[in-house]
Amino acid sequence: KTDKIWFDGKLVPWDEANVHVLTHTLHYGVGVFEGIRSYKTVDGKSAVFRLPEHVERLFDSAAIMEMKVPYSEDIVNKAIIETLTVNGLSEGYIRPLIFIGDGAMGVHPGKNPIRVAIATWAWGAYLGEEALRKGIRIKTSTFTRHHVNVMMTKAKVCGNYVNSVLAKVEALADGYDEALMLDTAGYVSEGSGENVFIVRKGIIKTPPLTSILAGITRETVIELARSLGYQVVEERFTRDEMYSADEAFFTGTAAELTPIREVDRRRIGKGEAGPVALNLQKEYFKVVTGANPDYAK
Ligand code: AKG
Repeated sequence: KTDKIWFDGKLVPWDEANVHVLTHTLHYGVGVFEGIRSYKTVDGKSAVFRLPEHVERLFDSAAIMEMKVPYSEDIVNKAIIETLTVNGLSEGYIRPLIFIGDGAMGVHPGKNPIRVAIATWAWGAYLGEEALRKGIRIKTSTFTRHHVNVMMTKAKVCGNYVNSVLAKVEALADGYDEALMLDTAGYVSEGSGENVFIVRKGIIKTPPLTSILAGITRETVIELARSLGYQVVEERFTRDEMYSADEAFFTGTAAELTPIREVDRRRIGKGEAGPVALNLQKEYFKVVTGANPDYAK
């Protein structure tokens, strides 16, 4: 691979962006990351969608985890653009990662260095092109989402995703496309890497920001839906409410806006991507490609 990775302040060849096996984060999981997308825009250029918001969330995640980042938000914002530019990637995915490097072992991170990497790659539809058009089949996971005082759910922490990996592997092994995870009280929480929405009688509902990651796509879709005249409520709901929903969909930087057509062997609505989901998806793509001038990037 000829791409470069920004690593601790320098652009290094892809193959040289390596770490020692005694990297603290590899053992204990304390690292924070982001998922960001860059899109080709209607004016023939390209733009990173909501870059400052993502970098702000990255620094919030680091602060929650008491990781002192050796660079400013401004430097990380600029480094992301620099990495995309040097890799000639007008459309793709950006993965900044802040982790604790090698040094002393033991749970306390001690004086181990805080390291920062930014990788970029081409990434098409996360759950497949067909998923975007036709919707996916999901299954309630046997794995419960984190309790708010067990994992820091507002931080996008590497270790939080252990639970996601378990759920995703289980869902795929059972023949589904994605997992639906419930919170510790039994209410619908989120997917393994997506926020979830349902639609019933024209009202769009999504879980409030308690057990879930505060998704930037989630927030964009809420704003967008309201601007289009839809009523959106942030309210807890149960899995059976999902069973009787007219529509459901996932949002995420990677998943974008993916309709859900089946949950736990039950068809949602007509068992296909619903009209509200497809309309919001169309409008979302307009926003990220700059085709909706009312929306600042
Ligand atoms: C994203 O939507 O960018 C995510 O981080 C989801 C998790 C992943 O697949 O890496």
